[in-house]
Amino acid sequence: MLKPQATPTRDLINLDGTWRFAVDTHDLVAPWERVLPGRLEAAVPASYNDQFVDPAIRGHVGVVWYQRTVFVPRGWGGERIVLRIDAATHAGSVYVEDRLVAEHVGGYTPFEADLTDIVTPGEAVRLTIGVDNRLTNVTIPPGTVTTGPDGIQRQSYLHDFYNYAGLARSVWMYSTPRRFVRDIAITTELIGSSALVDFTIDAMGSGEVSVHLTDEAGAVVARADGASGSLSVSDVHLWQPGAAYLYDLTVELTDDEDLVDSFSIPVGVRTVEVRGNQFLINGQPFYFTGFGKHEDTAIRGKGHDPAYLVHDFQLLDWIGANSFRTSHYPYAEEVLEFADRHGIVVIDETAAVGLNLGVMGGLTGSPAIPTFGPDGCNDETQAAHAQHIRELIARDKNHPSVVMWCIANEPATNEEGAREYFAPLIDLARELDSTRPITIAEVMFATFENDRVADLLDVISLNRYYGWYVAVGDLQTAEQYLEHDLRGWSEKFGKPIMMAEYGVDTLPGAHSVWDVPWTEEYQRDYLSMHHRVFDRNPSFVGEQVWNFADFQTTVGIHRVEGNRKGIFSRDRKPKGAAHSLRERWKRIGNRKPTPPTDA
Ligand code: BDP
Repeated sequence: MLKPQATPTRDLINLDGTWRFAVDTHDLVAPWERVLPGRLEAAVPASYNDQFVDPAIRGHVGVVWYQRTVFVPRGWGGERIVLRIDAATHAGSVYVEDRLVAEHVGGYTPFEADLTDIVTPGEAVRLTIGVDNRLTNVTIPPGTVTTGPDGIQRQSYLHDFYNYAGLARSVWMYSTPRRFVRDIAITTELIGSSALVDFTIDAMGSGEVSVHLTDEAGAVVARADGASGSLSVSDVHLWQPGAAYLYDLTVELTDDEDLVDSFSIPVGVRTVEVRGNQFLINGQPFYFTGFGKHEDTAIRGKGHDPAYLVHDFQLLDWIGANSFRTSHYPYAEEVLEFADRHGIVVIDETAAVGLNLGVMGGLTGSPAIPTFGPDGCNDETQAAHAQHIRELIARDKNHPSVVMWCIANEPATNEEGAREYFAPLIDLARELDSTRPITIAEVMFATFENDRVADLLDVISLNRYYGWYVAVGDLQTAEQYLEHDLRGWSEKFGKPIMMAEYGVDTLPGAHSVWDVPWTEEYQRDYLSMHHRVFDRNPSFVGEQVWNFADFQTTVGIHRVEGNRKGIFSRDRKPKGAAHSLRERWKRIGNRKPTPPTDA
């Protein structure tokens, strides 16, 4: 799915700002048919929750309504007119005047409504969007809604971040010609110092398709006619981690030499491959350093914010990180575009977090019912999960920064039914994209002995908390557990393994000379213990600390104003460990710290 853009043949209007806002109530019947009652307004893009002081709004379970008036530009007569919602978390229904024009389930991928036959250029329309934050056992991510004796709905979920909801990304209206370029798919191959840029164009309506590739200086380096084919680029400039280089591919649809539609996307030429126990980018072993992140800031919740985007990437650069994982959902496309332009490597994750009835925010209990079964994650959940994978890959397939798909975070891969649930999903992801490796971030209870899916993965990503949820305050014991665990995985599977999560809650300003949890020293020493162990393991290909920054969660006895495992505070101030990480990551760059031994 193409991200809308203004081109010589297309116009684009951004609909961000403050929208009328109302919480759904029983007496609110068909709210799209009139101006929303009350005087509430909510900012878009932003989660609505923390914008309001009323706990009934912040914690509302169910639908909320956004509404605004939109003028359809009068110059759009004869054009195709499309409304695009970058994200409605977790489900959206869109009305233009009294008419339902789109519905979408899945909180972190875009959807569109074709308004061509519904609106009139030059006229204003009332646009109303309902957004539902309810999670059930058949949504991704899963959750549970219960209705209390007071008649109020309450919601619980198995993921350790606040269920921010609403319109956290932009809303757009755009025009295209009636005959238009619907999709572009690019893959790249390297042959010596030359590259093949393979393209497939999905064009709607008659006309001739042609493509050309320009370099960063604007010079055309290759051209071709037809809806699919290969462009050959000699002396290619590679897209490299830390050294991005982007060509531009322009697709033109013409009719007898008249330009009908035109669309351009950036193209990074790079290869990704798993060979033995190595992860190769452009044929070179790559070692991931960085973080699992969240889209999370004060007031905005998960709202995309360009200033935080710039600042977070500045901090990644400052600390010497070369990568991050989009834990635990697809991030705003602007984030991936930024990563493309700045050479940051991304592991792109679906919203499948919490498919594990035995875990709660890192704490465990025995699942009352099996995770994979009729009342847990069932066929319907799996179908929803498949749809999330389709939409993620459809949206992000052309980003050079994305080097791996993460199908799920901490599912119960140790439980019965996991293989039956995951094997078809892994097959699907491979079918949709044969160029990128696939991983799952493996929960602590999935061990190299009891895990049921790891052999299906290309890279084994581990989330481990030795020294926190296990052996807290005892880094010596933690080190032994960790060593044994990593060794077990690498010896059994012979695949690359990486740490997708390791970290400890840390309160800035807490200090100790001993191994005392929550102190800044403990975070530092916990990390260096891990690094010693990582560097001894020949199959180890990367370390992503949990988390880049502190983030909001539901309330709980083990959470103090949210999860405090950030290396930066929620307002992005470095904790002590940031400096030691910086020293290590600047030193090692993109390469594994010590040469593999035969340990
Ligand atoms: C892991 C989860 C992550 C949590 C983390 C923690 O993948 O989302 O925030 O633990 O407990 O289980 O800090």
